Amino acid sequence: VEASIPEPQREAWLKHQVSGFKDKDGFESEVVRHVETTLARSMFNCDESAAYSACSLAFRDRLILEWNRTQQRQTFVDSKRLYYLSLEFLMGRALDNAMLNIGQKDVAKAGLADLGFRIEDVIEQEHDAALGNGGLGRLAACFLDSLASLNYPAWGYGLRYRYGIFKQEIIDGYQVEVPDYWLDFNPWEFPRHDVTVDIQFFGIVRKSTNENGRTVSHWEGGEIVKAVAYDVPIPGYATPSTNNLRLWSSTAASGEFDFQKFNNGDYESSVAEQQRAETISAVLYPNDNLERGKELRLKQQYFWVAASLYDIVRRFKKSKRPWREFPDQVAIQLNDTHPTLAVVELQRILLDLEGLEWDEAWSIVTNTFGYTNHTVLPEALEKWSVPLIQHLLPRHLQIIYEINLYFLQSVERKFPDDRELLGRVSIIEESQPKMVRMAHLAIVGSHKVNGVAELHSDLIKTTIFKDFVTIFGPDKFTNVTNGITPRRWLHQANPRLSELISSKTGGKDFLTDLNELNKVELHVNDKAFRKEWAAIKLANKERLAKHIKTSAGVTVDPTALFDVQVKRIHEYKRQQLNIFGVIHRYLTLKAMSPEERKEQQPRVSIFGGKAAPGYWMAKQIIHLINSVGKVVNNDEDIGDLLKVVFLEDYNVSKAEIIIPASDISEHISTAGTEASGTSNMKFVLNGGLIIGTCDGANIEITREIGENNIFLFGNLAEDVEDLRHAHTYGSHEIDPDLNRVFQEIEKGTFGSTQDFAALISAVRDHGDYYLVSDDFHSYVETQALVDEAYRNQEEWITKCITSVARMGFFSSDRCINEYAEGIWNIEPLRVEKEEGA
Ligand code: TH1
Repeated sequence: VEASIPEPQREAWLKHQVSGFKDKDGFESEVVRHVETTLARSMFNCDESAAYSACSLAFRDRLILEWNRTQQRQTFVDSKRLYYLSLEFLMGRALDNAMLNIGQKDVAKAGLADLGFRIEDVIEQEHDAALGNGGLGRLAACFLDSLASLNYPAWGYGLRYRYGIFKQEIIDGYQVEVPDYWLDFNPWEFPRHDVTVDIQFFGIVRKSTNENGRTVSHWEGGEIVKAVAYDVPIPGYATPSTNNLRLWSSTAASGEFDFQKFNNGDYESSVAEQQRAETISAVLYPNDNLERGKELRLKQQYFWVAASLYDIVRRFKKSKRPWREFPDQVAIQLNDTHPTLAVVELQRILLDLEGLEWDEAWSIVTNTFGYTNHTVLPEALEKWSVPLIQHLLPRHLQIIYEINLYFLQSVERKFPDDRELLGRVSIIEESQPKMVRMAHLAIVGSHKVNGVAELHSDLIKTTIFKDFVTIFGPDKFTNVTNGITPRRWLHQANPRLSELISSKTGGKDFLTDLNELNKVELHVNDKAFRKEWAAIKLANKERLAKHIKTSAGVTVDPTALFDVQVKRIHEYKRQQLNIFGVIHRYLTLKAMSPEERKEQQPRVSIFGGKAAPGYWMAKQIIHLINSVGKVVNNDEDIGDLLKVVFLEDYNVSKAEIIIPASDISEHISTAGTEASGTSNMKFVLNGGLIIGTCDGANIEITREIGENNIFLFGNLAEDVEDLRHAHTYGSHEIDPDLNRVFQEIEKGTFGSTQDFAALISAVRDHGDYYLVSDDFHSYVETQALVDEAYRNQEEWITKCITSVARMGFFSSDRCINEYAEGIWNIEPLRVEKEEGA
């Protein structure tokens, strides 16, 4: 049925066209209206939380109008669109971001003040949208910001988890997980109860022959779960473009089936069915860089992928174009292997539902998809057992086998008689049970595969995907170094620094062209500029010091060197190396005379990050950090020379406070294990320096800012394999300083020695897989260089300013433009800029 209003009646619509608030007065009027009608409150019971809700609704109204216009524009132009499929979108707070991107924060600030509120307090009311674990999810969020800001026609597709990443509490030094129920009141989403897709699971495959004598497959029976769309508007910066993030929520399909049960008095079981369906989108799996092969996770993946593809195909079919034009209209990016079933699902749609021949369908599929790899860690590479897929998705398993058959046949034609090669590249691993290797499927099903930093992209070509380079040639594999959005990670998190920089770059243009930052370098010797720079850093540190006091109860001196390591807790990220280094520092200070101590650089070691609930070792690391803090922070010999703080519940909004306050941050993964890292970029952009290994994006950061401005240490990726081999087969001498640290822990200086025994024996007795001992000496020496450099504040500030000025490359705008040109083949839409923004 045509839902469009007929021409004669459109005049009435145009006359009443809504426009959203235009100025302070309009804003206030919208806030009051929302308080009084939408929220059914009044000035007599409007608290900060109600003010937040009403303010957000006023902004949401504006966004949705722009969203509508953007979608109309995109539909009208009908150019190629990008669809970014990610199981994680770590968005953080939306209000501050919306105000800044629309360019109406000043208006809101004045308006809220008129109504009796401080804008900072109102912003603070918002619960983070925490639908992600760490870097991978936050990268997806930065990409959405850049796609909208650059006016690309693009949608994100994800899952609307009822529970995001858990909230972390620290109780007696241990991590405790608390569920993150965030949907109580979420003004940023629009439920689309009319946009639903029925998703099938289980069942059987029946074959029949059609009139052309072709075998046709019918996937029948099983159960149906309904996907409901929730749309989140994504505002671009300084542009009216507002893109869409569509999140799917699961619910029971309302068929006759339940109805019958209901009538038969089987009320409980129909409710149980509802709950079972809702389980699919209930919770984000809290593992970063780890896949555990759980059935519900596979269900999530198929549910989300099938709903998204149905939506994408439905949109394409409206254009009435022939199927072969699909890849000219649609690019789909796979954020890691999590959405790889999309490759199979699209082939199934084209083959079984649209009646295309295999080859034509497969060429459409492979020209549509691109795959981004984010990790080489073996425990993170997805494999699903064949019996599980057979059970859940019987037709998909058949298609996977067929894809594999044709692929292996083509390999055999090219490389006859290399049976080992076939075994290595096969999508099916011949294990017990057999497993589907999702990365192999993603490579075979995509036209481009990329890594996320140069070293990482080189590593995948020479290690885990080596054989595929031989088969497909090197051009299929490429690098797109990650980036971050300067809107959130500079302008929003560090408004004073953003303001100072804009005073030297001729306005706020640097936020849309981050290379403009290089103009700042001309002012590196400008006295007033340097003074303001230092004052901003100190103010940011004072703010963090306050937060440390209220959240961890530790008093820290804001003039001390702030040393920060905040990221997921993982052995490969080596928080254990950091805390062993802290203990070494403590022992060194203890051994000094009071006079000697006076010469030392005071330091605050700040840690933060969640451990996956099932990751026992990571939890031991958290416990050790807290135990060390308890001793060191209360040692009168030490005083302000060393404080150790663990900040609980590290998330996006806390990062916005922590990152601008850092002097030095730690990115110290075992070389070759951190694909990129993105917080390294955020810290440097905010005028902090880095201590790090030659890993991930640290290498390109060094190339951009210069090696005098970074503290690199440790073994190189190319030497890791030999070192590990030597640990296992030769004798393994532990660094003597590290041994002293171990002895101190074992003496019980930091409490219960049993708890920490595993951390020590991982290094001493179990092969030190992450090379903690190998890098310890170099790490401690380099930290001493940091102290020394910090003592010369003038030189330190010069390093900081120079580094910031050279960070333009790491904007996610640059990164998205590279994807758009090299992988997606999409163009920005021309959009008239608004005044004011
Ligand atoms: C991270 C990588 O560890 C990090 O180095 C990189 O900067 C980031 O992705 C963005 O590219 C990854 N996160 C996950 C999460 C899961 C599985 C694999 C990875 S890799 C669940």
